Amino acid sequence: MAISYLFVEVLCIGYIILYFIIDCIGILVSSYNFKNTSFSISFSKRIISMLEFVFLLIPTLLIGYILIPSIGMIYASEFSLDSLEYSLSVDVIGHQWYWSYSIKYPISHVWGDEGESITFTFDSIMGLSTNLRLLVVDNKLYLPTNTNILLNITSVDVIHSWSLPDLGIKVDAVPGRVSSVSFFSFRATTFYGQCSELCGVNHAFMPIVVTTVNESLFIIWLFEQLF
Ligand SMILES: [Cu+2]
Repeated sequence: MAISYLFVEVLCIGYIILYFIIDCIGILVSSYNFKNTSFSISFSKRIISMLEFVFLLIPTLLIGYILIPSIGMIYASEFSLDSLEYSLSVDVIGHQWYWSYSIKYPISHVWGDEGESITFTFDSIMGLSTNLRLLVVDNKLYLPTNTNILLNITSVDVIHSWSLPDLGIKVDAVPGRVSSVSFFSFRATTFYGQCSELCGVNHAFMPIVVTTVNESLFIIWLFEQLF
């Protein structure tokens, strides 16, 4: 919510600046005398230096005004990653040229055994489709809706990028490093994405497909894969 407010605020500031600049250009053009190529408005040296100071001061104040909440937002998003309770974690691993997923699901959600979890690992390779070109995979990643999910993203060879534009997720998969991002979906739908880091000759052929379903359907799907 706070990030949307910040976005709207920065957008409004941008529009005001744009309006101001267009206004200034309009005044200058209308005051220009094309016959003797000179401006009809003239300022004294004192006014010019005062204007220069004001035009330096206003952008500096504006940048400061945008910078402080933006930095706060970056810290808040990092801390919220630690403070959330995750019901499920998924390791996302980039390969040349496919993704593999490892779902770690706490067994306590099904049987009530505390502390134990089941892990299901599978590869997701591009499939063929005529209507969704380069966006179809053989094994989709199913995830439950209304659940806090932790995605741990890494790679085993070169740098890839796991990107789902609909959810605003785009995280680099860097070999030897684990980048985490939280995932939460209210609605049951399918999200499409692609590797967004040039990773070699088949870079264009490693799509990402995530389908969100309600938790009971997710459990059924998971158990079908396991047994
Ligand atoms: Cu890639």
